[in-house]
Amino acid sequence: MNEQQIRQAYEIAKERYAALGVDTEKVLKLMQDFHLSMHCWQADDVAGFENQGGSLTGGIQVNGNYPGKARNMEELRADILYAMSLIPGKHRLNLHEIYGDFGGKFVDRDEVEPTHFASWIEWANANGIKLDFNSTSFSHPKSGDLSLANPDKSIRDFWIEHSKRCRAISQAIGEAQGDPCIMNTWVHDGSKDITVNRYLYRELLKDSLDQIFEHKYDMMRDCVESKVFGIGLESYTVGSNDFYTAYAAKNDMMITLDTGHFHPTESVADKVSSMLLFVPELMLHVSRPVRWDSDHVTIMDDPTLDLFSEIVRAGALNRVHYGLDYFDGTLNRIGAYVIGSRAAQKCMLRALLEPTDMIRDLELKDKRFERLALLEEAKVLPWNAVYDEFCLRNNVPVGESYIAEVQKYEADVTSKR
Ligand code: RNT
Ligand code: ZN
Repeated sequence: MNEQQIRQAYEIAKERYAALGVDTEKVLKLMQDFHLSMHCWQADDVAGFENQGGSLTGGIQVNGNYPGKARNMEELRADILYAMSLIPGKHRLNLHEIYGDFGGKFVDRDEVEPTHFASWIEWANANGIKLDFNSTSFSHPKSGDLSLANPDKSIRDFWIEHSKRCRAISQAIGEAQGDPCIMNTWVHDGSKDITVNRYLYRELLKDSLDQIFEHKYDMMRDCVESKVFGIGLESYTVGSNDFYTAYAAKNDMMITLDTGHFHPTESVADKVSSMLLFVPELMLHVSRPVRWDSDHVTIMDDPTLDLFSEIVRAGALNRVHYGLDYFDGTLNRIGAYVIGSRAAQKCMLRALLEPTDMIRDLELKDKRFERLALLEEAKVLPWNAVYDEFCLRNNVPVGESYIAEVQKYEADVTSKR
């Protein structure tokens, strides 16, 4: 499609939507303010820069050895910038503690400091990118099955110290970027087999979290992420959904909803309105679970469409932070970023383009057939013409033309690694 065709298709779409009371120009403006928090860990299969030589632990797993993964900080930064250049709009980057700039030295998790992220702050500032953050409980000799919930006080204290330091780093990042840095706390703690200490571990986790979150900061914000189970930790997860929902509600904290962390038939979309009545904000980890928490690349699928629709329908666009969380090593990793990010945007765009006012009105009048009919018709309205226009206005490749750009970077850069 050439530029003229894209514009023409958009003009037709604009009229089509206007007839249903939807202003596409307003929606395009909202899309411009829709910032994803892209996860840094798709670029290198969650390896990070500690160079401990250990493997990925903590109940999470990456499959695949597609060639060309980022081997160091320079490559990782270059790959992420390249991926971002193929995604319309401006996006944040979500770092894990293990991606610190440790200068080749071993810095243990209870020693990490804001200085280890100074070069990230500088890089992000130079590229107009805001950063978010995560403490890292996995891939460490002290990870084991239990970290913050470990009955051994010395191990618990080690992870409490780590988490506190990560919050201080997040605060430093937030101050430097003039925008709060959101820090996610997810720990893998759980048990492979039946445990008779469910209460004890949760009691310990609660106590650890209370210590970690005791200090109040103004330029960082905390969120807590639950999970159903991890690999090798199938029977019990200390930080379950009930645990963190209660914890966040009681402490007025943000909850992270990872779309892979629930039972396969459970609707994450349905949680939005319930949770937002009791917690201030939500963080999302948009992923794609295939039969389990497999972290496949995000696509424009029904669960993600439903989730974003629920956010828009709840009028909660600005009470949600939109992180991505998947890691697949079986395909071009930069392409994976582009597919997943653009898919998330398409879900949001479709949610914003829904003629909700009209459908709500029908619902109020109990016009059930008309409501369902319009919901069905909304699915096939020309939203893709609006997305193409969005890409065009942002000077990024339209439609499938980004594939060639990814291939070019592969030929020129990643295939030479
Ligand atoms: C694991 C959680 C967690 C991690 C990242 C790397 O199941 O989803 O968010 O994926 O922190
Ligand atoms: Zn997650």
